[in-house]
Amino acid sequence: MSKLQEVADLTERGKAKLIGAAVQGALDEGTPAPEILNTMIDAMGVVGEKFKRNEIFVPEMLVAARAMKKGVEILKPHLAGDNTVSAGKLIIGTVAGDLHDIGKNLVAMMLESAGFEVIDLGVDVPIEKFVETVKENPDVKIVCLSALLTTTMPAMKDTVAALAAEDFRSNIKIMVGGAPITQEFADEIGADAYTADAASAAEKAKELAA
Ligand code: B1M
Repeated sequence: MSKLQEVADLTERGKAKLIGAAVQGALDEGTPAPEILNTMIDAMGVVGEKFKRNEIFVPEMLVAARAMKKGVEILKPHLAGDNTVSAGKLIIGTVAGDLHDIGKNLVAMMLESAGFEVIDLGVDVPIEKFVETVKENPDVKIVCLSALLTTTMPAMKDTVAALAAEDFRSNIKIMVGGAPITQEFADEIGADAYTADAASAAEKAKELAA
């Protein structure tokens, strides 16, 4: 089994203690860091499919998530870009009711790598917390919202509406993303931008902050 296949296998099986060495091994073999990251993202897709087919359950999803987080820790320095020039400040969080944070953390990491100062509010973030944090940080340029569940898409819509109702709306941009989110949904709820993955989120943020 190649090191890359091992990374996929260990992610799927949630082997957090072993994955670091496999990721390091793949890097040592010369596999580019983004390819290793995509392998782990695909493995999480496999985990999701198995969950949907009732072949695995929430605890297995959870250990897979832990393994992926460990793997990303090893990859992080290899994915980071030039962040010597500040691109501005932004806020990121997973919307209320939603506990998924791997995608949000990847987006935050890519934004940091692109030079942004990132205020990460975590998961299950109440609407008021986003509003309050913008008020406390008047130099914030962008608010980034992540949602992974169809059931938390309404919370994303309500968060955008609450931010839009504030006087600061014209000074900030709102970016949204996450597996169930589409450009159509982003347009419908009045977000300024939608991107499908972490790398394009960082590119779009640079455009919006320019
Ligand atoms: Co959950 N879960 N989960 N889960 N989980 C999904 C999302 C699901 C699709 C699985 C499935 O059924 N196939 C399904 C949602 C179905 C739906 O809504 N239609 C689901 C479900 C049902 C649930 C529970 C309800 C299960 C239950 O309790 N019965 C429950 C809900 C808990 C809650 O949030 N209230 C639940 C719980 C969990 C765990 C806690 C066990 C765990 C999360 C742990 C954690 O995040 N710390 C978990 C996991 C791991 C998953 C899957 C398997 C993997 C998610 C993931 O991390 N993917 C997932 C299946 C899947 O995605 N195929 C699933 C890898 C990650 C890199 O991708 O987050 O999509 P993703 O991020 C991408 C893009 O979406 C994008 O960039 C990233 C890639 O570059 N992106 C943005 C994300 N945010 C962005 C923001 C942007 C731009 C891009 O701009 C601001």
